[in-house]
Amino acid sequence: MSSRYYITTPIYYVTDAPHIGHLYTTVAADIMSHYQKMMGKEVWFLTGTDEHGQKIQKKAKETGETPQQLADRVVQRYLEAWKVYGIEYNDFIRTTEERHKKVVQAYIKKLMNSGDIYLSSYEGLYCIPCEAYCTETQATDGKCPDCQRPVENLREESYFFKMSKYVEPLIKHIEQNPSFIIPESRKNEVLGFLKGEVRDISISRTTIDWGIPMPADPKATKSHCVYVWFDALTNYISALGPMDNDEKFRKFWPEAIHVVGKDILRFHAVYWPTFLMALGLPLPKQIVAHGWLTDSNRKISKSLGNAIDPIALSKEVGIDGMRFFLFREFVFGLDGEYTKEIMYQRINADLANDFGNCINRVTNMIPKYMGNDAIEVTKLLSESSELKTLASEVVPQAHKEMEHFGYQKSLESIWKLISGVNKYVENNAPWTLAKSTDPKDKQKLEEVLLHCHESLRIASLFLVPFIPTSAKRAIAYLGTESDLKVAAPLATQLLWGKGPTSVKVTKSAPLFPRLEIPKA
Ligand code: ME8
Repeated sequence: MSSRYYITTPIYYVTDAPHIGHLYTTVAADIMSHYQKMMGKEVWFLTGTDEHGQKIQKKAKETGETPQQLADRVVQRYLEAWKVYGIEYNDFIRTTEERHKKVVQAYIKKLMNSGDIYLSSYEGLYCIPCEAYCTETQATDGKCPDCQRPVENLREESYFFKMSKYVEPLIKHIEQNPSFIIPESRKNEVLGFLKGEVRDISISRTTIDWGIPMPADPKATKSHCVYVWFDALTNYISALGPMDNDEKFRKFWPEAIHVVGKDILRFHAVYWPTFLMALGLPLPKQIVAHGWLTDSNRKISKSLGNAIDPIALSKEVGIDGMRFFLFREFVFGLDGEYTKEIMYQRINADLANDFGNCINRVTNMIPKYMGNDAIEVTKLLSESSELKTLASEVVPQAHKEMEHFGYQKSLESIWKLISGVNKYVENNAPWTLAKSTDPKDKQKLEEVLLHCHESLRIASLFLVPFIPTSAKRAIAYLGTESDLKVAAPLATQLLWGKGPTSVKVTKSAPLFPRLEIPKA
């Protein structure tokens, strides 16, 4: 297994400010990046914005700005949202940057020279919002098969990319690498598409001028811009600096994992790999396609008018509340219906009640029954207990789920441990043991408390990538900050009895305030 990890989000259109859907993908990548770092990997995490193309040009006309002004204004909204949510990306790429444009142009030139890009003309139905052509049969009632908006008839001189040439090799690659596209259902969808009729695709546009120019060509009668999806997809490589033979490119490109919404799966799982094959470059390691957040079963999106502002939400339910809710409530590969009620209930039940209360209870009892000084933990932890057994079951499960982006199940496993602590406290009633004068009970009391403490130490440490601020606060109350200072990998620290040998516990303030569910 490689010691490196390269994770990307889609680069988002700068037509509008980010909404909860963009947050979903970006936090997903942030959690995974954080988790992999804790597991000892050298991680590179890239996000950014997609700033060229017809969509942006059209929007700028509406707002009375130049496309560049629009991009410069809207990109700030993304940067601000990611700052609020503590997204720790390593690089943020904008497709209007020089470092990006030069790679796109070089790659296009290379493909023109090799004959994989050729000049011809095109007439067809085109969906402007999706920036994609479709066939008559796909466009039932003149509507785009992907977004259901009306398609337009477009005729233009165009450059084409010989996608058809790479269909067979790509099918083979997908079949030989079962985890190239996850989840499985999405892989089958891509294979179904590839096994149908795949034509060469138009790779340039003459109808717009807001894009990267195609290289000069005496055969062309018009000036062409590079198709926005070729431009956009190339960001995953241009950001690594391949033309300057950057070390980053060598180190990270072969490890690439693209996290995307299912809406743009075909571009990532068909277009992008075929471009790369034609360029003679290695394919990404994996494409992870997640489902949509929906509102009344409709995709949440700016253009459908049901977008939800992530910054406003963070003020309502807290940053960690949001980060947790999105990944505990929804199965990553499936669509998830978003409602405020579900969000408030989930945050109250799991964070305020289960986790928050549990931390509060245990950090209250330890100083009360064992004194305020630092306490030795190791000796008593070697005793067996149901919590020790539970931890040895759920932690490996939680890791296993993270291997395939199973955030929900991973959190569910950790919650088994947290609920286990609550039950264990009830069953063993430390307050009764504390009243006893029998030395055996005193020993039992300490054992019970320390086993609770150890379980919460492990749970809190595992939760750092998900809810960084609150998990670190919990860790501070438990007195186990030294876990965070250990050089990664933290996998060992997540094992029973492998934390600090002596801890000083402080009674916690509430970690999560109980939220008042707003009246509808
Ligand atoms: O497609 N639920 O940009 P975009 C979940 N620029 N995720 C959602 C979502 C929802 N309701 N709505 C949006 C583009 N997303 C291109 C990408 S990449 C080389 C170019 C997320 O601004 C999800 O990740 O339309 C989706 O794929 C992406 O935002 C689309 O963002």
